[in-house]
Amino acid sequence: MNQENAAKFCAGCGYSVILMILNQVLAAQNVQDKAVMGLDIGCSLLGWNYLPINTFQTHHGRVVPTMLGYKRARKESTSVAVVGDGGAYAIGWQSLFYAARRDEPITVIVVNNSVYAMTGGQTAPTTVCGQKTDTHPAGSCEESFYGPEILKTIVKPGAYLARSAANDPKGIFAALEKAVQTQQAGHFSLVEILSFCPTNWKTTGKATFDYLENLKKIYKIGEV
Ligand SMILES: Cc1ncc(C[n+]2csc(CCOP(=O)(O)OP(=O)(O)O)c2C)c(N)n1
Ligand code: SF4
Ligand SMILES: [Mg+2]
Repeated sequence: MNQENAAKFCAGCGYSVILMILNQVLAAQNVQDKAVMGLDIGCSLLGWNYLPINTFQTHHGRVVPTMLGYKRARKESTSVAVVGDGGAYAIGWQSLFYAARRDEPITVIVVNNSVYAMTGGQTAPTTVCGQKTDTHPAGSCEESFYGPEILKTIVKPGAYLARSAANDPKGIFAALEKAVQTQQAGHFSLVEILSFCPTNWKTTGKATFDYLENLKKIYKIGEV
C-alpha cells in the first residue's frame, strides 16, 4: 500500500477499503507479481499507483475489454478490472455482458455506490427508487439494476458472481479470494461491492452506514 496515495479518495470512501482488501487477497494468493489492475473512469481512477502492482487507466466503460485483452496476451497474469456501477452497468454494460457470456477468465470488481460519483452524484442504473441525487433532487423513480443477477442467466458453469459490502471486510476478502481462484481455474468472475460515497450521499458518521444498510435491503449480499 502506498500511503501517500491513500488520501486521494475522500474521507470515508469505500474505494480505499476495497483496494486495500484486494491487495491483501493478491498477497495471500501469492499472485502480486503477476497481477495487473485496470481502472475505469470514475472515482476508481483515483486508485492508480495505490497498489504495488502494474495498473492501467482506461476510458469510461472500457476497462473490461482492456483487461480481457491483456489476459489473452498474458495468460499467466491475474487480470483485475475495477469499475464503478455506472461504468459497468451503463456505458460499459455491453462489453461486460459479452465478456461474462464468453466466460473470459478475468476478475471484475464493480464498486456500486449507487451514483455517478466522480461527476457529482447523478442518477446511475443502480440508484434506488426514492433516492435523492443531483439529477433527481425529489427522488429517483427508476427501477434498480441487478447486475450479478442478470449475468447469472448467461454465464457458463464455473463462473463466480457475488455481492459484498464495504462495511464487511471479511466478506469482501472471501468473495475476492474466490473470484481470483475462479480466474485461475479459467472462468469469469465478478464481485459487486456496495460502497460508501459520503461526499455525494451528503452523509456523515452513522448516516453513511445507515445509507449503505438501506442499499443492502435492495441489493442482497452473498453468492449469486
Ligand atoms: C465516454 C464518457 N462519457 C462520460 C464521461 C464522464 N464521466 C466521467 S466519470 C463518470 C461517472 C462515473 O460513475 P461510476 O462509473 O459509477 O463511477 P464512480 O465515480 O461512481 O466510482 C462520467 C459520466 C466520460 N469520462 N467519458
Ligand atoms: S466522490 Fe464518493 S466515490 Fe468518489 S472518492 Fe469521494 S467518497 Fe469516494
Ligand atoms: Mg458509481
